[in-house]
Amino acid sequence: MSQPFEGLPTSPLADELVDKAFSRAARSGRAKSGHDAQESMLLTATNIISDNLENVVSGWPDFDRLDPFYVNLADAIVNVDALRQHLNEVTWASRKATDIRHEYESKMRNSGIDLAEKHRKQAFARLADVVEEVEDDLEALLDAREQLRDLPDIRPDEPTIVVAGYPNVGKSSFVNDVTRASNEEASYPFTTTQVHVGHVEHRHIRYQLVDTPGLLDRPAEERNEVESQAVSALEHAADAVLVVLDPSVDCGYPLDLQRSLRDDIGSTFDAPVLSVFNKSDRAEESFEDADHMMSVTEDENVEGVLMAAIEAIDYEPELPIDED
Ligand SMILES: Nc1nc2c(ncn2[C@@H]2O[C@H](COP(=O)(O)OP(=O)(O)O)[C@@H](O)[C@H]2O)c(=O)[nH]1
Ligand SMILES: [Mg+2]
Repeated sequence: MSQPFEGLPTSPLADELVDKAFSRAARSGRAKSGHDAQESMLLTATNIISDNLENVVSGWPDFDRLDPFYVNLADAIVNVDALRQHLNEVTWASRKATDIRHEYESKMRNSGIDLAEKHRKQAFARLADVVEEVEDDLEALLDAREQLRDLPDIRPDEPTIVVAGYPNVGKSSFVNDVTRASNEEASYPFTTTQVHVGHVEHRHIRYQLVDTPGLLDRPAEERNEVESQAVSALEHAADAVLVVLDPSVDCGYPLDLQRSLRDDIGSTFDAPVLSVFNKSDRAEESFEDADHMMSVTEDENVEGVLMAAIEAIDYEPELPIDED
């Protein structure tokens, strides 16, 4: 399974749906005559409308059962409460179309041909009104689909290592280096940035590494609302955080700023947060607050840092319980 919004069906626009329903109905009416023709038109139009609207809704994941990580992430770019409301409206319209069918089926059953046609026309007018009432909802859903289909494929159920730190400290170098063998790296456009997701396997467990340029590379107060919401989502997903610091300050950020970013992250994430001082090849001294020193370019202790993150996670896969 990939991210839950990837395969969302497209939703029809209100006009398109009404046109489709009525033209199919006309066709089915032409195949019959008299009373039967009117009944067949009613059945066809109401079914097309209720089925299409129902399919719009059932294509969306159930927000009550969705992992909170995805609810949070989705909420960063669309308003999830509004989205639920749009889905409820469309469900209402789908049911309403079925109600109209039942109502007019029984009205037409005992009526002569002229009255049957009058009822059928009345039913069509009401169907058109119902669909028009959800015109905005259908548009909003189409819009939300466009925005959500490219969400990063981060799997909240997989053990996750989030890599944070100021720009140019070596985050991407680290992620690229440790995930090189797996060939499984992808980057996703997310608002104004790119989220990179890579994988490593250790003892048959797949770990996910998430590199977050634009999100966890500067102080919280510099994040906009969308970015803050995305960071809350990451707080849910993270099982360990590596904050990479560059003591050589080649990256262009003074070490005290880098430390205070690390401390911020340490106080907001529940997961263990490790301080990783990179570019050890460029720094003479050692640092008391470094959990680990490494040099990605010199291949020094890179594997050690990865193992430290994996140990910090201490992931126990859920094993099937043997019942015998
Ligand atoms: N000297 C040295 N340079 C490094 C090391 N790790 C990364 N770099 C360099 O630092 C720069 C920024 O690295 P990058 O991975 O893009 O940083 P990011 O912005 O945090 O993802 C690049 O030019 C890297 O080659 C290291 O261990 N030592
Ligand atoms: Mg980078």
